[in-house]
Amino acid sequence: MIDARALRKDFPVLDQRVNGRPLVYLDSAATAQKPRPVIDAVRRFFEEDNANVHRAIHALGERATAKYEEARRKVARFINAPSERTIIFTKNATESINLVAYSWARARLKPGDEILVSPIEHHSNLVPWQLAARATGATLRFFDVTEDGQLRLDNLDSLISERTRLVAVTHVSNVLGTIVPVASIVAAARRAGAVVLVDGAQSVPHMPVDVQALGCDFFAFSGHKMGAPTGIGVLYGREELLEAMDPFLGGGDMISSVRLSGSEWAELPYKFEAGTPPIAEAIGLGAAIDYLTAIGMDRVHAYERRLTAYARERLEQLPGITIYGPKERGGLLTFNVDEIHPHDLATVLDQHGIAIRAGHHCAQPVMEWLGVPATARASFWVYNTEDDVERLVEGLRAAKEFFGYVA
Ligand code: 7TS
Repeated sequence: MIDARALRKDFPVLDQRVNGRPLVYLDSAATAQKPRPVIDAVRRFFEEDNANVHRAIHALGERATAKYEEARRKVARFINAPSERTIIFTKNATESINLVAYSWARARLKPGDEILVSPIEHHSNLVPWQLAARATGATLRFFDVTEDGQLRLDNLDSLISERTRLVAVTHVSNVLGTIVPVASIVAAARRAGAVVLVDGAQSVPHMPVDVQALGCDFFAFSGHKMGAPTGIGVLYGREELLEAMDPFLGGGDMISSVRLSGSEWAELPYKFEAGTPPIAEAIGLGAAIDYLTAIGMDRVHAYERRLTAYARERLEQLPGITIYGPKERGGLLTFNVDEIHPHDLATVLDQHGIAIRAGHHCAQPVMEWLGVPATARASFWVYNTEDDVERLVEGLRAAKEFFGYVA
């Protein structure tokens, strides 16, 4: 079991008071805090090595390039990608998904083709497909969802046919916490010859991920939810698919030769990395991966499961609370308290130094499915403890009192 109290000391931002109370940060699903080794790696890069990559023939340029490429190798190892050629740095999960929507989907889909999407997606794994469908005449279809917020898999064979070209699905829902059994979906998609994209924004920071074991064709995630800086994301793609795709963005660094009459593309992964990339951010991501690897992703997952189960148990003891999503879940709890708007709840909790997220969580169709305009969400990471859960419970009691309900 991990020692969250000890790990907490690695995160300088957590050592502060908010509205007179020690900060309890329960919004890591939006963005996670950064451990000292990540902050140091970024600072060291700027203090010692800063230069552009892949171009300068001088010591700093070579060091910057070596560190940037080392970060790529760390990412490949972390998600068990077969080669670093399959790892493309982007600015976030959203851009990674859009890269596939533009370079793969728009160039290949035609009227009559189908894209199968789950209705529990973050907007970033739904809107790019709506746009691609509109541009190509393809049709969106949707998985069914069980009452407790899991994808129905027993009718997959009626949803996936030879018309299905792409299946886009989240690995872990950012609202319901649902852990999607991606490997079974990949198996069904394979039988129909469809390509599978997995949104791993909420899985990579919280559990071991092996893209080869999942068998998916594309896998997207963001660095900032796993302790890395903002501005760095990853797209893993199967090499044959990436090789066959045209570039997403054009510019410097993504070409092998340019003439006025036309250009040739650089080899993978550079074909998809136009312009000066997020160098310091990628190096920060490498440091975040080192940090998480030293803890062990199995242990992170086991710890979060235990903490989330504890939180669920404690919250369920409060009257008037509705918790959404399945029992087996990732490290977050989404809920509502009778008669209190989640924004009001978040405001009162903030007064108590507790940061949660309230709103539609960039997943409006999930809100529609739940039949509520918004929810509150507490999300956990390696630095959260049972004490944080107790502070949340105390804050919720205070909110109920404040709004005139007896706790
Ligand atoms: N996919 C999922 C499942 C997410 O939870 C998020 C962000 C994204 C994609 C997009 O990530 P980005 O880094 O490209 O913005 N989710 C949240 C959230 O739940 N609260 O704030 C951001």
